[in-house]
Amino acid sequence: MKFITLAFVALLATTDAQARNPLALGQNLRTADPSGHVWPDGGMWLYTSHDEECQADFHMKDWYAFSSTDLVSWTNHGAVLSVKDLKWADDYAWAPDAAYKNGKYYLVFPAGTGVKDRQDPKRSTKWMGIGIAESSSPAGPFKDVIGAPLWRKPYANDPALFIDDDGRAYLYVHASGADYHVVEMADDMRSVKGALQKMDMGGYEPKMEGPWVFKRDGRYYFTMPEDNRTLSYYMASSPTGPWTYRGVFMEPENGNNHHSIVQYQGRWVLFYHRWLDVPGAACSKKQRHVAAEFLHFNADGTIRKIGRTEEGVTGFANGGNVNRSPATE
Ligand code: FUB
Repeated sequence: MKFITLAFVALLATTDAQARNPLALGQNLRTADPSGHVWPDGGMWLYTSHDEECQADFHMKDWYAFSSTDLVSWTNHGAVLSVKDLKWADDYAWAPDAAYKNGKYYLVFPAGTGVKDRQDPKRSTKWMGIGIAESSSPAGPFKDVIGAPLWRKPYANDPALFIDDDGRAYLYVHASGADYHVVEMADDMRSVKGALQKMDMGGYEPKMEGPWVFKRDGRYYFTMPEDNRTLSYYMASSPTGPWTYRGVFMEPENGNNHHSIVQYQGRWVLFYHRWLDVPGAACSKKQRHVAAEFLHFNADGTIRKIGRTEEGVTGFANGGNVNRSPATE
C-alpha cells in the first residue's frame, strides 16, 4: 500500500514526457469528464470539467481546455468558460463537449442552479440545462452568445455533439425521462431543430449518463457509462439508430466514469477519469483525474475490452502501444 502511495505521488509530480496515467494536466488540478477532439491545428484538444478540492455533490464552477501533440506533454489553457459568465446558471459546471463547425469552436455544456435535498428529494431545487458557447479559438474564451439554455425542460446534462460527414450536428444528452434521445442542431448551432427524439436502442436501455457518439469506417458508435460507471456501447448505420447493443469495453472501478473516444494520427484513444487517492492533499477522499488508454477494434468493428494501465498512451510518440493485441488494430 505504501509503495502504491509513493508511486502515485511520483506520478502526480511528473509533468514532462515521462508522464503516464493519470495524464499530466497540472499539479493539484482535479479534472474529470474529458472530451477529446482533434482540431484543424492538428493538435489533440481536451475539454474537461474541473473538480473543486474535496467538493461535495459536484458543485463545480468552470471548464478547462488542454492541448497536446504527443498525448504526454499537455498545455493547460486554463478555464475557458465559467458559470460566472452565464446569466442562467451559477453551479454544476459538469461534463462538457466541443465541436468545430462554420469556422468556429463550440463548447456545449451542462450547468444549473439550486440544491439537491438528499433527505427529502421533493424539497430539491436543483435544475440543470444545456448551454452552447462559441469562440474563434480552441483555447477560448468561449462566450454564451445565446444567454440562455437550449431548453428549460427536460432537466438535462452530459451533452455530446456529433458532427457527421455531411455537416449535420446531432446533440445527445442524459436527461430526465429523455435518455437515449437525440436532437439535431440548427446550422448556426444556436438552437435545436424541434424536440428531442427517442432513439431505438434495440430494447436495452439501462440507467446511463455521459453519452458519446463517433463514426469509424462508416459505422456509428453510441458509447456510455452504463449505470454511470461501466463503459459499454451500441453500433448503428446511422447517427440516430436503430442501435444494437454490443457490450462492455471497460469495467467499473470505484466511482462514476465519463469518457470520450477519438482517433489521433491513426490511433484510437479512450479518455476517461479515475477516482484516486491523493496523498498529501487536504482532502482524504478519492478525487477524479483524467487518464487515457489506446482503444482497439476487431475486424468486424466491435470494440475490444480494455483495462486501466499505468502506461496509458505514453508510447504514442514513438509508436508504442502497450495495450495492443495481435487480433486488434
Ligand atoms: O462531473 C459531474 C458529473 O459526474 C458528470 O456530468 C457525469 O458524467 C459524472 O462524471
